[in-house]
Order: sequence, then C-alpha cells, then structure tokens
Amino acid sequence: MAKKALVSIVMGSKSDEGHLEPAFKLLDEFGIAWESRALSAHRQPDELREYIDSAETEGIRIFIAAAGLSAALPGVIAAHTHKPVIGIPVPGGPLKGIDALLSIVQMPGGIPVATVGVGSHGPKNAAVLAAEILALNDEVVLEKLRAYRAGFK
Ligand code: RP5
Repeated sequence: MAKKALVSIVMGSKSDEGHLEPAFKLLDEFGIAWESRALSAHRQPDELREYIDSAETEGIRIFIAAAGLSAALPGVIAAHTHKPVIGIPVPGGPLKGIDALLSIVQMPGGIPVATVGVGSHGPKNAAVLAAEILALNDEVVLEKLRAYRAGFK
C-alpha cells in the first residue's frame, strides 16, 4: 500500500514545477511520501483554502510552498494552518526572484514562513528542512539524513 503523504508541496503555477525537481528527488531519497498541487493564492484563493483544510485532515504535517513574483502563497498557507510552512522563492520574472524572496520572508509577527534561498539550493534545502522536522519523531528519516550528509565530499 502506498504511504500516506506527510509533506505537501504547493506551487503557485504549473510553470514552477521544473524548479522544484530537486525537492521532489530528495524527498524520494529520504523515503518521505509527498504530494503536490498547483494552486495560486491570487488566482484560486477558494480552492487553495479548501485544499489546505483537506490536506491537514488527510495527515499532511508540513507544507512546502513555492511561488514567484508577488509570492503570497506560502504566507497565505501559513495563515490557514498551524503546521510548519517552508517557503521557496521561485526565480522568475524581471526581478529574478528578489520580489518573491522578500514577499515570502517578510511575514508579520506570529505567522512565520521558514524561507529558503532563491537558487537551485532553495528547493533542496526545503526538502532537507522538512526531513529534519520529521526526523524529530522518525529514526528512519534521521538515518537517511545522516547518510545524506555522509555523502558530502
Ligand atoms: C506566480 O507567478 C507563480 O508562482 C509563478 O512563479 C509566476 C508565474 O505564473 P504563470 O503566469 O506562469 O502561471 O504566481
């Protein structure tokens, strides 16, 4: 039987998907079940809200949210959940991701988004951070993280 997803990766647009490949790959490497959705905070606000509620009910423990331009998505998800939210600024558009970085990182007090970097290391670090959170209660994931670091040369 397929494992139930623990991590949800939400992107603002299907066009963000290619940038997120390193996160998909690493979560697979860590043996963490995940699911993904393309739902824009600006274009599909009602569907996004419904999805957050149902994902929580289904057992999602961590949200990873990626968006470019005026990237409200991670913050909006954080506003609707008490689960940790990791934000990935997608480098697109004329400002090359600086707009998304500032939109995601500058959250008002009380509604944090753990924000990773703009480049290709961003999605990677989002997956590692999600694994580290899950590893607090999961020895198997902790072992995978140890093996991952042991592979650094
Ligand atoms: C953001 O606008 C998305 O996250 C994406 O990075 C950017 C462009 O979206 P599309 O116009 O390609 O759908 O909301």
